[in-house]
Amino acid sequence: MTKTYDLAKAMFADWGVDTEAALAALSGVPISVHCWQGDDVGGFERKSGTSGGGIQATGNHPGRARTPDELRADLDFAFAQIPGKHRLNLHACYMDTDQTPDRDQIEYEHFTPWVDWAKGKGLGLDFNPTFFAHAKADENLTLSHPDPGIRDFWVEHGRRCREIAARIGGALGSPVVNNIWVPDGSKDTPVDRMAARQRLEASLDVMLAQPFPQDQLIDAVESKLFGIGVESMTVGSHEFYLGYAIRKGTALCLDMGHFHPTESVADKLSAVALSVGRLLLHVSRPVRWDSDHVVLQNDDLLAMAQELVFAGLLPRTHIGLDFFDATISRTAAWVIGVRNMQKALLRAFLLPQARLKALEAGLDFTARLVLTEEARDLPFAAVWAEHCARADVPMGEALLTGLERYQASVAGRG
Ligand code: RNT
Ligand code: ZN
Repeated sequence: MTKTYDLAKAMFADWGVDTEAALAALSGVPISVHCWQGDDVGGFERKSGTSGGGIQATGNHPGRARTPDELRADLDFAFAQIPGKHRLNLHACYMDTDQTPDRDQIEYEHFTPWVDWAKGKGLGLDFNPTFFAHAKADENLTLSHPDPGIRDFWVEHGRRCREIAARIGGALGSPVVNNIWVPDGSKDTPVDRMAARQRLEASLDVMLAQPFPQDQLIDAVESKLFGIGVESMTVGSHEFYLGYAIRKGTALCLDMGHFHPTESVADKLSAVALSVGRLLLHVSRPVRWDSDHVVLQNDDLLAMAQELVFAGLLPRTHIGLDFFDATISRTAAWVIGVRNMQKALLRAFLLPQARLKALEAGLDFTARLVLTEEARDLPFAAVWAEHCARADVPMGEALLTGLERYQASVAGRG
């Protein structure tokens, strides 16, 4: 323990805040790290995939992982720069196999190298069916496509993903969150929104019909406001999935980039949590649109973390990240994003929660404002430094040096 930390601990104690309790709480929060930041959402299907679905990584920084082994090496490095034990969020298109199954033919065996790796590292896994970057998704219609043959194809993909996810959850002894996001929508004003939404609902019902044990699989559905190419209507809108999750008992995924830019996703948590059992977050940073920038310690992230902590939502919220920036080191992007999520949580754990809530209940808004603003000046950095030191992960200049060295080692990838 350093002198700086001792001093910080005493200063927080003056505010009635126990830094040791905050660090213990932070250690108990796993972050699900999205595999797709490592290769610009490309995946490893052995066919020339199309992009699409309004998902676009911009940039051409050297060092993109080209194989599952390269991606795992990058992840190993990234996880070593992050305090704590976390999870990896896999997309179905990241299968690791010499075979060439189409999306409606995938099996658990196509993912066993990931399961073995996760087991060896003590990591949990999460999963996502991939409803984009495929010829049968070129019209930005999948589960809601008017053609029943195309709907069946995607329903089969989703059904298999749930089976695979549940098996992974069983193998790792930790439930896998399987998140369903489809790009379905309409570029121009549709005339039959109802039919599209009824088709999406019917497809989801078939996909989700088979029950799995809760300790193996948690189903989640992700809403969106709009996407490139589907500017006029998104079939799976927020209202659609909020209602669906409430009626069907699935988790609801809130992506921070999937709302109008002036809406606060943090504000939605307590509102939604009264009706929905489990929440999944896609922590992201939209800049003017759903641009999926690396998350910063900005007001949005701090507000999100504070709501999770103050509303007592951490036990039933799964925190996942969702951004992809190809203009900077991809491993650095992971490290920066996860650490920022952790820092935001630590800042929330270090607030005098009971005192602030009492002031608010007593309508003393002046004292509440004085204290929230003064609390910003408490020596957070010393507590974070202590956390990094205990976990033996670098910070500051040492973090930068390590990231640069790793980037130099992968930059020659073709
Ligand atoms: C797309 C959604 C979705 C994807 C991933 C790759 O707008 O946010 O979560 O980013 O499935
Ligand atoms: Zn998302």
